[in-house]
Amino acid sequence: MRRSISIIGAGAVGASTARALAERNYADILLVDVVENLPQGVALDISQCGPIVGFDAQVRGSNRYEDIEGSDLVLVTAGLPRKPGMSRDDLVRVNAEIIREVMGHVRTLCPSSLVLIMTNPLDAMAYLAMKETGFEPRRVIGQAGVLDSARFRTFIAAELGVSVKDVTALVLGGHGDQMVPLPGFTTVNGVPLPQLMDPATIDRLVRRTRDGGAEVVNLLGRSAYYAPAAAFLDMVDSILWDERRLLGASVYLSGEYGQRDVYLGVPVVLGSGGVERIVEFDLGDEDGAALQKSADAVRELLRVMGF
Ligand code: TXD
Repeated sequence: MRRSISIIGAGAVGASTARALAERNYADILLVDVVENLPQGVALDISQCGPIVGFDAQVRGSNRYEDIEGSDLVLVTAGLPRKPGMSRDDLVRVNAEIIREVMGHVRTLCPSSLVLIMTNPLDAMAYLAMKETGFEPRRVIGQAGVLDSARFRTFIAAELGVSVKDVTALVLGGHGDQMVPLPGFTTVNGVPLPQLMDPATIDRLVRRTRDGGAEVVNLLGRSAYYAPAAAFLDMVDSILWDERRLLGASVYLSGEYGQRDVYLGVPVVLGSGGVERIVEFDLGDEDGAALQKSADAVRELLRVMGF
């Protein structure tokens, strides 16, 4: 049976995600947006790739939330993106309102769905989504770690002149200025990064990764969407095909890594039940302290939202 995926928000990330998903050809896709005609236009354009690319997944657009009824998976990209000079946190008030509205519909129309959140500020919005739906935390997951580690991997591969395929890296923490790239746990086909690069170069790439979103915003005049959509796809594949990939994702912590009642990026195993397992390992003092700082920054946003 074909799966059914709803994408809320037919803007840049929503449209790129829909297109990439349609090409996978394993699910029917519904795009929902508040802007009249936008989701319908995007859906029609993507559908017309079908005969050329070779997919017959249905792609539809709608301005009515009722149409998401029964979706297996809901991908949430609705909300304002940041502009040059803005931080992700500047978006908290306006996007919280949008997430509250969207989640009210998800709770009633798709009570057994899994929800993946993209909207910034990511960790705070994922927490809010979990609270508003009342879903078990394992079914509400934020996307940040796959993208942040893809950025780190891209920079490392370019610096070393090796294929990105051989670079594996984890970036943990909140999806903000306090994110925590882990060079000590980064390898090139098993060879630890610190054996391949001097500390100053590693520091430079870590900094570029932390500022990776802003670098794109400054060049493009708006936030990234191709790589975020690709990151979503990694998570969707792992969930729908029960691949059980170990990926960085923003999830609800109840004691793991010394954190409680907060969403934060950590390594998880993603499968058909959502978060199958949170993978905990010893980060060491320095990275542990960085993760704590990152958690504090997310908590501050939760406080602003009234939690
Ligand atoms: O790694 C990550 N998590 C991120 C996060 C990477 C890239 C972008 N990230 C965030 O995703 C970004 O900061 C934004 O908060 C969201 C969406 O970014 P996008 O670039 O797609 O923004 P757009 O192009 O402005 O699209 C947002 C759409 C737009 O069409 C609005 O009309 C729609 O969201 N929108 C809504 N749709 C449905 N329902 C409601 N209530 C609604 N409000 C706005």
